[in-house]
Amino acid sequence: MLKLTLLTLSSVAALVFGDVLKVSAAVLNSSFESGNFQSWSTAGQVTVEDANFGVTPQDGTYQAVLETLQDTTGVGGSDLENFLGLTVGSLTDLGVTEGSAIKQTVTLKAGDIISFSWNFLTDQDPSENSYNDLGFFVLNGFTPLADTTEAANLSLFTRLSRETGYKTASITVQAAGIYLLGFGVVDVDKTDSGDTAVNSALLIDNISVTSVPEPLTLLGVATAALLGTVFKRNLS
Ligand SMILES: [Ca+2]
Ligand SMILES: [Ca+2]
Repeated sequence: MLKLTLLTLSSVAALVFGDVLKVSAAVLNSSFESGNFQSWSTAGQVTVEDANFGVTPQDGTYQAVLETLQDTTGVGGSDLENFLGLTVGSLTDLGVTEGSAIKQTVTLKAGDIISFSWNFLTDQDPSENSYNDLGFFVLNGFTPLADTTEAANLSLFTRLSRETGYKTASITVQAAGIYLLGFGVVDVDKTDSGDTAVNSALLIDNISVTSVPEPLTLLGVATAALLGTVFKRNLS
């Protein structure tokens, strides 16, 4: 009987504390450690690379590499808008000619914090404003991460000369829902001549979702802790 009670209490505590675990499984294959794009949909030129690529992954062995290819991905600006569920014109109006992207659908709660590591690389001369390639993410709309003017460091990846270096982005989710989470890199030509030359890439790794415990869960933890105290006292 005593054993059963102990077991029950520890099970309850495990359940309750389990809820408080910070990282949720909202994003599948979130660090690309499968070595491929399992659980993701892809468009254009995308590969999963280890450190032999020239840039060391931020978490584990693998990272996602999205490129604008040498020199055409076959995926135009409108195709990418369609693929990523973006409003018509959100990319093409910026002069996006083509690019590559990955996406998956995620279920998120209000207050969840989604974070990821990213690195934008390019061969494009930053002074050529008309060809300002960029990397971006999508979560309920399109948000730029970096363009060619921000890739100030020399890149270790032999095919592209400069990089921003790995950085971390964090976004707080405002409302619960099912979201399209996407990442993309695009060739830009603001002269409207459809230039797809001179490449850029976006590296993504270590995506995580941190959930804020709900008030009810916190109450549960407090109750479990209190029960534990009472139980200890009865034993002594
Ligand atoms: Ca990884
Ligand atoms: Ca370009």
